[in-house]
Amino acid sequence: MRIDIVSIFPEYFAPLDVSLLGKARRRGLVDVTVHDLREWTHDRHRTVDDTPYGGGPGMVMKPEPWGEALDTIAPPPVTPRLVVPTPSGRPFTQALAVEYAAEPWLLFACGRYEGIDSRVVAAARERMPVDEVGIGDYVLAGGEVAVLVMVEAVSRLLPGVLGNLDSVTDDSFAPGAMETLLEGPIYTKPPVWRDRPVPEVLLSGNHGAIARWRRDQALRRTAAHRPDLVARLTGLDDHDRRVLR
Ligand code: 6GU
Repeated sequence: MRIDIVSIFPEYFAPLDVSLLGKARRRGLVDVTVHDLREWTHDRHRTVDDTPYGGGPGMVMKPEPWGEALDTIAPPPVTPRLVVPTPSGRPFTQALAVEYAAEPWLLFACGRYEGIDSRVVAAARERMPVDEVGIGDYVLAGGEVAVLVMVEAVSRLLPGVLGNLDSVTDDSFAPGAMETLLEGPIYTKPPVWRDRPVPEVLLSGNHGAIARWRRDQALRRTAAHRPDLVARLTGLDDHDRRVLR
């Protein structure tokens, strides 16, 4: 997969060299290029922002550098999927991460200040698929951290990036896996730590009992942390209702 990222703060993306993704890049599984938007300015001050038409607080990113950046990185007729991080976008979910992981080429356009002049997205939509995407109900200072989140969520789904394929299908929010329950508690050695034993069933070797216990724990945790998800679950039976009481 190819990933291009445009930002006025390329330094934000240093973490992409680390850990899982860093290794995937070195192995050639994902090809990431970070671009400085100011390369596409032409004035002495390398200006990327201006005051908003109609008034209001803050600054708006000017369209011209963005137009040139997108045309240079993705010259027509080539069409990456353009992702514009914004708190007013559609929610980023595991389902969208799975969709992105199937794309050959993603292009992320990071806005700062109050955002990018809306004509940039309107013009881009005429020649490539464009998603405006937010990562949660809070406001960040810019799209950079949201792009780090999305790139990490997507790249761990790429073939060969994770060692163990099962660790993807077991994920909280993995489509189909454990319905849509949060993952329950997990344990490793030693069997007793500070007077706390590991739950006995996990040492029993009874795989059916272990699977049932894990699902019950997942259901309890989901009810505690995400009652909205439990409300939408279909097919809860009497056993489940007892677990939730
Ligand atoms: Cl994608 N950008 C910004 N600036 N804030 C956010 C966000 C994105 N998602 C949630 N909050």
